[in-house]
Amino acid sequence: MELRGKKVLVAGAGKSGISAIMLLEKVEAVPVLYDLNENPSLPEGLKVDMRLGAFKEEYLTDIDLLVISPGIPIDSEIVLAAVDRNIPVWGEIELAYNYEKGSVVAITGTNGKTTTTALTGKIMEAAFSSVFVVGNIGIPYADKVCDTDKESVTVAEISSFQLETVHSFAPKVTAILNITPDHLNRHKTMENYIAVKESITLNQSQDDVCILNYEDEALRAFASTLKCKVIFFSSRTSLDEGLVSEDGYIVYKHGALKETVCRIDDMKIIGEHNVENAMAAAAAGIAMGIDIKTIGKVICDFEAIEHRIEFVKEVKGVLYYNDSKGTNPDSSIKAVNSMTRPTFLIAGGSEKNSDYTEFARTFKAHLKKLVLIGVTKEKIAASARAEGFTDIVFQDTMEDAIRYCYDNAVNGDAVLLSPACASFDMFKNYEERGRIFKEYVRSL
Ligand code: UMA
Repeated sequence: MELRGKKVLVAGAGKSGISAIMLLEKVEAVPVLYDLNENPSLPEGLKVDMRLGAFKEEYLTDIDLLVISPGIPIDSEIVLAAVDRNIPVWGEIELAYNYEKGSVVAITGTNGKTTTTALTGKIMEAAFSSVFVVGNIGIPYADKVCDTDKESVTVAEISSFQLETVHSFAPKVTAILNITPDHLNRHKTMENYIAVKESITLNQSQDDVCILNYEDEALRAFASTLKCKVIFFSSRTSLDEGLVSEDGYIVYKHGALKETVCRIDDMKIIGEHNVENAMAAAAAGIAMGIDIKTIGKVICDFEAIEHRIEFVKEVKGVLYYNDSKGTNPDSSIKAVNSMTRPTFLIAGGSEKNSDYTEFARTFKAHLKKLVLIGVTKEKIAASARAEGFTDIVFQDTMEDAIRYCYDNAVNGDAVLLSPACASFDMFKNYEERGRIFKEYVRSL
């Protein structure tokens, strides 16, 4: 769609919104910025027409397009009012994609998206000269899209929030890593959440590729509904075709061929979930025609990303890990299951209607102590007790929680921050929570 001269209301003055404004200015549209917050923190020198505070119908007068940030729900007043007036509603991803000139590899899933996106980016960089890594990973797509060309590859981490507002987005390669309950406060039901995740494939054609986790029942069934080519990966089942784990190696099976990608023990990222992330990234590399040796080498060299079971420091024989990116139970289950030492787990945070039963089931086998903070502490404690785990303490702040672990953990133990919750009750975001955790730990 040609946007030159069009009046576009951009809702949300966060990272996505500001990048959308910049892009719209570049393409000579007429952007207007809206934010519910009357005092949003804006980049210095930003000059744009603004509407701040509670939404008013008049903000939509003469507007040709509404572009929303991922944090704005599609049932919010501004979106419903735009739909009512037949104003198209795009997400920042759709806006950016409108200007994409190269190929897109898009990665979604409940957990592992960021690691897989970063690793896939590295694999692409080993073979293509122009690669952009964007999206939910923290770099808005709109920031980079003007630099794309016919030969470039954009690797995009796409969240369910972002998928709600894409329309023509047609990646050459997609990956859905797994789907477990998350963000149900926003998507309401698991069925909605699964449908939103699966919609990443909607505009893919026969020549495109979708990478799916064979171990996820919903995704296994979904494969048969797709027009495009499917590559399965599985960490547990020995498939005839696809990426599998065999005798300690990641192997790619296709036709009668069996090619070794890499040895799992040579990988620097640990845990079964990371083997799956590596398989998905390898599949993306294969779909883009990159040779297996190059893919295997990049996977072995790849180190854990910040806030994802990130080793911070050893203090008095105790290892401290930052998994602030554990923002839902499933993600934190993976982190707890990766621990091989008696562990002090710091968990809890803001509420998003999660069920902690499965999470609590991992406690007996791995935890020495559960140290709870945040709004959800009572709820997680109740789930822990129901599963027979009672070594629980409540703390008020992150500093108190770390201090408690420092005073009580002994040589050979581990301390893991993996909250299983979002951070918004105590911190700006999970990155700030992780950074504060690391600062305190480093000062011990
Ligand atoms: N706002 C409104 N009205 C609302 C809600 C919010 O005006 O109803 C305003 C807020 O006042 C604020 C702005 O919107 O000024 C914030 O927008 P946003 O929440 O969309 O945040 P951005 O800074 O634009 O960051 C977004 C993603 N945030 C969310 O999805 C919540 C970032 O993902 C992403 O990295 C960034 O775009 C770049 O693409 C973060 C995230 O938490 C990491 N993602 C979730 C997750 O991974 O679980 C999905």
